[in-house]
Amino acid sequence: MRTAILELLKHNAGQYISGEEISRNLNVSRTAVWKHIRALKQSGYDIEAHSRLGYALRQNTDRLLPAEIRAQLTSAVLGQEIHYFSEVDSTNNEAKKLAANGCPEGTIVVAETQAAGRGRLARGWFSPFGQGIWLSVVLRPPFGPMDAAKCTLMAAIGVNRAIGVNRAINAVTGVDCGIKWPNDILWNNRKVVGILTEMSAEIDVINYVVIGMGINVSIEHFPSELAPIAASLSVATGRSISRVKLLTAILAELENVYKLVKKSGFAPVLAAWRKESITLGRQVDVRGFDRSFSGVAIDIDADGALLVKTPQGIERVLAGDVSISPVVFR
Ligand code: BT5
Repeated sequence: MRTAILELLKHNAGQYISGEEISRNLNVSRTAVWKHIRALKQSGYDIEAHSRLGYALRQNTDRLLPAEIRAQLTSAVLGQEIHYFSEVDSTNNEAKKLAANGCPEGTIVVAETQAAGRGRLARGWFSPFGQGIWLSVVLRPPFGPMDAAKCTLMAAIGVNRAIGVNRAINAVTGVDCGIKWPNDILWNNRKVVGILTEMSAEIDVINYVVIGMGINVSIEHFPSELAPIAASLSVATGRSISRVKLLTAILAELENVYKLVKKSGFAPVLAAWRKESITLGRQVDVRGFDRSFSGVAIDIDADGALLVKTPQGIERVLAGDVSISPVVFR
């Protein structure tokens, strides 16, 4: 009913429509109409109420409200169940709870802000209100735990392609993002997206995977420690970007890549990743969890591990941080 009322208001955008007309149209009491309008206002819609004229939707919201997402959703599985929070500790934590309680594959959790957004290894993730997409997706993949790390690469492709949707529109500004192994999308060597994949598994079967994605959409001011290393898409493009449009594009692209993985395994995804990566062929500094070294990133292997050529031989990196040395022009 709430969605139907919202649709009516949108249809009459800016114009008043009386409570009586809404109640007649939708066959619902005027008190119920009033209650739904109040709930819509609480969830962020700018609705004006006039005692004589009725209700008018002043401005469409830029919140990531489920009704807004559903209206643009093209994916068949991802985003069919949406959990929306104005504020939450971490969308990944919420998604893990839902997954443990048996929510369907494709369930998503989105929030306007996270009080305790997380990166890998308990690092923090800066998630200011309304200026990014703080999103987690629950998957129940048919493959084993050994393959889970490749979900990060899969998600990076999905997000990078979706950013490309906006990039195509903004071709003039030429925002050129690339994937940095294993979980970042960079613009101008600054991080615009971070991905955190977590899973619950038995020895040989995955219960669920939660892919958390943090996409900086319109952040203009980062805390000083992030300012030199982070950026946001609207600053990169010089234009405002619809978060709902980008979010639904991410779900659609991620669903496509995931379908491909389920049909043909990871090989095509790894091939696509090689093309869209900005890591391969570059001089990198690797900070593994137990050692650090430098070399040239030459490839990823079938497990998604990064292969780095060093004077001592080829190192295989399954997890860690990589920084790419600036290109030196001679
Ligand atoms: C990541 O970790 O890049 C994974 C970030 C995943 C965030 C999403 S948001 C939705 C979901 N819910 C969560 O709680 N998390 C996921 P890592 O590679 O460890 O990078 C973390 C580092 O990135 C931090 O230590 C900072 O240096 C930097 N950082 C923090 N916030 C940032 C931001 N908004 N933009 C760019 N860099 C940031």
